[in-house]
Amino acid sequence: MTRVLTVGAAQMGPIQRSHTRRDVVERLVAHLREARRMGCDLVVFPELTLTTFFPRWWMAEQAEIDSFFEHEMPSNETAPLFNEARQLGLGFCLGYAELAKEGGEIRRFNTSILVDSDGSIVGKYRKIHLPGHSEHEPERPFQHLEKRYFEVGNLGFPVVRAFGANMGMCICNDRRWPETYRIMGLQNVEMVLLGYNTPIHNAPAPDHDEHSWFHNQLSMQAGAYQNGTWVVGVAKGGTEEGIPSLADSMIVAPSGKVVARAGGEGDELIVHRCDLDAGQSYKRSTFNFAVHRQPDQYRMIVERKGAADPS
Ligand code: ING
Repeated sequence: MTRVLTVGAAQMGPIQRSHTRRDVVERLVAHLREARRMGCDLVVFPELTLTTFFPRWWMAEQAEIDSFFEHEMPSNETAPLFNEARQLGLGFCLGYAELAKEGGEIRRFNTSILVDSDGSIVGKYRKIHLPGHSEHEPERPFQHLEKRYFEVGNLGFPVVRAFGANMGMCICNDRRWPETYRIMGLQNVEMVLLGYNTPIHNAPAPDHDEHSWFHNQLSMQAGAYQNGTWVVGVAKGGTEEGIPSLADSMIVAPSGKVVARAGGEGDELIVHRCDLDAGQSYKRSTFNFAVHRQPDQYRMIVERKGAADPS
């Protein structure tokens, strides 16, 4: 019996600073309704879906910074999203800035949750690879202060059983690191859900700008193929607060092939019926880790004379 999961990648166009959470949730609910019409079981939203990408600004006041965080999930503003999804019988993956109270301390993470069709939160991930910088760098055309506003995620890369599959999550910059997919691949992940906010201009390496689309696709294709997993990558794209951001949301099969791709830069739902067993032929052959991986040999040989010193 083939296991099929119909997935909707719900790309968001720009969320400007003036847009309220209410405005955004209305757009997310519209995505859910279209997804139901398209026969989806699961809808994936981008990273930090509820607000504009605020790490682009230097802010000194913690109260202003915290205004971009969710202090509870669901909250009054996000409850309509949970209610609509439950009524439609849809699951969803949502990225947001999480302010958590843990062990008497306030913790702040760039977080993604997986919500089942009954509205229960069945998975949580906190972004590990935080790009950018932690101090104000006024010479930049815009900031990228994720290292200042978020802590490094402390949940690892969990793989949970949901929607009849082994589901994993990561967020944005995580998708560029092979470790991200391999840690989940070693847990037999069958579908990785991720959202991203990717400025097309990368101030530290402007020569990479023209390759933004290629690097986005390359990262997700490699992760999918090398671990025999589906990868669903969902953008918040378009020009947000004057910053051109990559759209190009896509669904990548375990073969590495892109099977669905957004055409525009605005709110756009792309849908694919994903065969959850499509990764098996890769996991059982080329990427049969038990047969072919040699973890005992994976170490850096730095004492050998003349070997290039790893930087
Ligand atoms: N954004 C970007 C990303 O990894 C970036 C940061 C941009 C890194 C361009 C490298 C090149 O897609 C987030 N939010 O991680």
